[in-house]
This record gives sequence, C-alpha cells and structure tokens, in this order.
Amino acid sequence: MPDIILHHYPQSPVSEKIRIVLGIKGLDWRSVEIPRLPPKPDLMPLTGGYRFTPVMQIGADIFCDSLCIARALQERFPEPTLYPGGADGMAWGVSRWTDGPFFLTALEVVFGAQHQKMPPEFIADRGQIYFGSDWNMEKLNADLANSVANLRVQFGWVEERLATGRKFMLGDAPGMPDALVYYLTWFIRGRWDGGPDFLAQFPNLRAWEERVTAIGHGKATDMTSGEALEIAGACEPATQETPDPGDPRGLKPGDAVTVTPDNGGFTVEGRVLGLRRHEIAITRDDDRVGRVTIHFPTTGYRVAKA
Ligand SMILES: N[C@@H](CCC(=O)N[C@@H](CS)C(=O)NCC(=O)O)C(=O)O
Repeated sequence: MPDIILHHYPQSPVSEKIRIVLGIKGLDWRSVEIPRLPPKPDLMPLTGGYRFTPVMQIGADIFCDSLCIARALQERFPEPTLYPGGADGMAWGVSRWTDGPFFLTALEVVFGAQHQKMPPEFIADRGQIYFGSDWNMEKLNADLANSVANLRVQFGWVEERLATGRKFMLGDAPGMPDALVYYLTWFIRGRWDGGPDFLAQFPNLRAWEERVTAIGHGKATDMTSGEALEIAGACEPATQETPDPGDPRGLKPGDAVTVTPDNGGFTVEGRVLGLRRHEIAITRDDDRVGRVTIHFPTTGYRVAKA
C-alpha cells in the first residue's frame, strides 16, 4: 500500500483528532503542511475544490473529512481497533455530537473570548464557515457566559464518564471516542486563554487528557506538497467500482454528480465510482495529477446529479 499522507496544519483541531487516531493505531505516515487559509493550490488538484482540513491521501485515493478518514484507517488497519469493547457503530454516532454541538460550543467560546487576538482575515473566513453567513461577533461576545455554561455541561458529561475509573472512554484501551473528545480538550486548552483554568474543574478529564497526550501521533515524516502531487500522478486509484442497489438517491456508478458540504462554500464535481451506506467515492481527472478517486462521507454532504 502507498504511504498514508495527511494534508493538515499543526493548529488544526480536527487534524489533531486524526493525528491521535494515527497514534492509537501506531502508524507511520507522511505529513504535508497546507495553508491555514485559501488559496491551497497544491491541495485542489487532489480534492477538486474541497478545502477543509484535514485531507488524507493514499496513492491516488483522497479522503475528505475526518469521519471518512477515520473510517478508512479503521478499515485498512483494523487493529488496534477504534472500537475496543465492542463499541462498533456507536462510536460514529458519538462523533455527530462531538463534531456537531460540542465543537460548535467550543468554537463559540474561543471566538467569543479571543476574537481581538485573531487576524481579521481568519475571523472573516472561519466565522461564515462555522456560524453561517449572518453571524455576528458582537452577539457571540455578548453570549460568551452562556456558551461557557453550555461547554461546562458537555465537558461535565465526559467527566462523569471518566469518573467511573475507566482509563479511556471505553475501558482500558483508547478508541474513537477518546480521539473525538481529546481534540476538543486540546482546542480549548490551547486556543482559549481561560481554557486551562476552565479544564482544571474536571480532575478525571485532566488525568485522561494526559493519558491520551501520551499516546502521541504515530511516526510522522515530513513531505512536500509537490512530492504528494507526484505520488498521486504516479498511482492509479485503488478503489473499485461498487454499486449500491439500496442507495436512496438512486445513484449509480458512472453518474455525473456534485458533492457539496451541508454548510456550502464549494462544490466538487466528478463521476460516481463507489457507493456504500456511509460513503461515496467519485472519480475526477485533473491536469496535474491525472485520475484521482475522492471519498466523502454521506453524513454532512449533499450529492446531486449534475
Ligand atoms: N467536517 C470536517 C470539518 C473540518 C474542519 O472544519 N476543519 C477546519 C480546520 S480544524 C477547517 O477546515 N478550516 C478551514 C480550512 O482549513 O481551510 C471534518 O470533520 O474533517
């Protein structure tokens, strides 16, 4: 199998989730640092316009969104599992809380509290991605105490879970729920000046956080974006054509489609190659890298016939 390549940047919390997954699985991987703000000229040939972070590349197969990336890693490297103790399925359901309302509350706190320290172009870009086009910094700032109260409830649930004496969320071994809560803890500690004091009220969470930090990120070796493009160009996509007769949208391999995140912003065009309940894989031809297969999770994206 070609190397695992993660396109990310150090400050990205969602990338930290995947770096911890790579650590849980003890994997070797290649690290390509991408810009925090568009343009991302060496990423676009791979993703066809998908701009979020992180993106995983294995040869000419490109995995967009951390949900799709974590699942692809679990499928290719089943052990150690992300579902210790038989938590299959439920772990992905938990991600819809952590990546949805929990992450949003953390963002409300960080933006509401720290906006004066953030570059205006970063605020303008991320504000509309996370809070929608009609978002308003004054309102976020005025609501800060309520957002912190909401965040305290959600970290409180985690504290209750860990107060049962488990080393990790599911028992003695780390798994997907640990990565899902850790990246939010890491974000709150690192990006909100009040984060360390806030987290100090959760002693079990703090002890757990140290255990997850100690897992590390596996073994990363830097790679340039140019090298990653060369690898994509030299490889054929490994994904096979896979129909799904039960697809509720009636999609079939070969259909021309567009894939757009639920919160909009960009659209990726291609032809359906593989359909599974939780994922769509589309192919796309690019002048710089030739044919790539781009994988998206079903959840969080709208697919339309082009
Ligand atoms: N649903 C996506 C969300 C990823 C996300 O929001 N990532 C942030 C960085 S942590 C991002 O893309 N920011 C804009 C950018 O990097 O251009 C996932 O789970 O991967």
